[in-house]
Amino acid sequence: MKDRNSQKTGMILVMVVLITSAILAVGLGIFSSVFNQLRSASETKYSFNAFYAADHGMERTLYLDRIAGPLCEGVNTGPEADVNCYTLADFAVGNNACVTVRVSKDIKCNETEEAGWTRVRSTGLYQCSSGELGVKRAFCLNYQAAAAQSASFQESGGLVQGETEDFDSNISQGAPQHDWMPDTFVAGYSGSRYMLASPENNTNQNTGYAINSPYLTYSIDFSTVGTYYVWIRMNGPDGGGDSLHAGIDGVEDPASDRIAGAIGSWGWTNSTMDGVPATINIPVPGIYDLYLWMREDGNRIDQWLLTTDSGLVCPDGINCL
Ligand SMILES: [Ca+2]
Ligand SMILES: [Ca+2]
Ligand SMILES: [Ca+2]
Repeated sequence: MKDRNSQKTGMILVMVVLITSAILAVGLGIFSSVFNQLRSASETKYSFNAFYAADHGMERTLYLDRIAGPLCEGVNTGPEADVNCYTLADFAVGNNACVTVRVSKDIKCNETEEAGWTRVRSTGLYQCSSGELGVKRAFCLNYQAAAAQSASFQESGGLVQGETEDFDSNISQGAPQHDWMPDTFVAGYSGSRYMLASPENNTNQNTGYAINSPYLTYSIDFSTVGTYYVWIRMNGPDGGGDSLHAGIDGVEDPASDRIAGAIGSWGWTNSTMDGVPATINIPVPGIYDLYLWMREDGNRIDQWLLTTDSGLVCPDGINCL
């Protein structure tokens, strides 16, 4: 009986030890999992700080190169370009993060050499104090120097003119959609053709034309500032097709909208339906886009002319001047 009791007690002890081991194992498992998560959270923080440092170095370098700079001008261009022509070494960002930036010209991030390209490599480190574990994160960015902007037309002495068919862009818009179509059906135009607002379905876009009317654009380099009188050579088929709007850089302008002109023959006009001459303003020298929007469909426009001369009156001929 005693033997059976001690055997039973032994079994209970074994079971207690097993259960305790199981609880301990679960406890260790939980601890291990929490520890890993804590470590992971800490690494995420390290990673974030390293990325932040790399981003900071990149922003600073872009400012130095593209606004304050350029960096490396006259230095290290050509076949030997894969050398860092500018280095920002261990620049401290704060919060125990630091960054190293290397700039090379005429090379891209994929190591191909190509003239005009800049490569910026920014490596962030957190933490940067010696004796501590650190995490590095890096960005590589390449960009090309913007080509010098050029205009299709050059203003000189307060005058610039062009054929409507020599546009830089021709954009269709509206519901129903309208287009400026090249056309040669009606004789008497200058250049190679005129532009026709089509189709003809009695549309009159009096307002909201910037987003609802087809338009043509002409880039013009202005050196003379001030008020310009807008002249258009046109030939409307009827009273429902003898008007258009003009403006600068896509902006609706009450001073140059609702330009109305000749019906049944080619003629120059500077008149608006508001009873004043159509004008635009060029505040500082530079390149601007002249916009010509459809107002009434069916209209035919042949040439445009901008002049600072308020006394100029274009005669009824092909050429104003
Ligand atoms: Ca009309
Ligand atoms: Ca019409
Ligand atoms: Ca023309």
